[in-house]
Amino acid sequence: MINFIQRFINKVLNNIFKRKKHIKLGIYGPPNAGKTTLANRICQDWLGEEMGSTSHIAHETREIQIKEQISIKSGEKELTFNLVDTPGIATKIDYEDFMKAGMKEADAKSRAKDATKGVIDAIKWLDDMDAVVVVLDATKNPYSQVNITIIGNLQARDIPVLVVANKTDLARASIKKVQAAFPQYDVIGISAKKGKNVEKFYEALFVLVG
Ligand SMILES: Nc1nc2c(ncn2[C@@H]2O[C@H](COP(=O)(O)OP(=O)(O)OP(=O)(O)O)[C@@H](O)[C@H]2O)c(=O)[nH]1
Ligand SMILES: [Mg+2]
Repeated sequence: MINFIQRFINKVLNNIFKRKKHIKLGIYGPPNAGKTTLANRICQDWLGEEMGSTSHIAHETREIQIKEQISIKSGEKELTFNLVDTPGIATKIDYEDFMKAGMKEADAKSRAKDATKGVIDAIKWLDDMDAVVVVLDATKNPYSQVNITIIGNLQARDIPVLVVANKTDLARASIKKVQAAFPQYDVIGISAKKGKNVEKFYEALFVLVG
């Protein structure tokens, strides 16, 4: 009987620790900010594989993508999480924009439909996140309706947030403007594409989740 109770307690404790290991780290942001490029860099650095496809045409990611059990190390410390790449959040999705980017009408309409579903899914999943990296394109005006909505939603839910000002390899990128728009959060400037400052990004992840 005691053995049984002991096993039961061990099982419960194991489950608690397992659950703790399944931290969900979400990557959120507007379309085309470089979320999947960053997710790919994390996966390449720590798993040696890609996570998803990227494109200069917005709404390339239209479904939630999850990579489980990514372990990153910094000195003695180790951090394990499930990485969740999300569809870019937008307030307006117009299939004609995809046609202007060279897509055929039927493909553009289907992309717009899936992109709309993707936005809804991304928002639904917010509640499941333990921490979120908000990726913004640092060459763009940070005070957009979408950015403010995303950050406001995260703040209201008390979810820890790290803001990434991406595309710092481009001359017109401004980390300062992003920091000024969201002074309540840490902002890290990186180039997900070129791998610039990603070490600092990983250090910031330890502070965010660790
Ligand atoms: N110059 C530059 N381009 C970048 C950087 N990161 C991403 N890009 C480019 O920006 C475009 C969009 O990148 P994605 O990673 O697909 O962006 P996303 O945020 O996942 O976009 P959606 O899935 O549409 O929401 C691609 O053409 C990338 O190559 C960067 O650090 N510097
Ligand atoms: Mg993407």
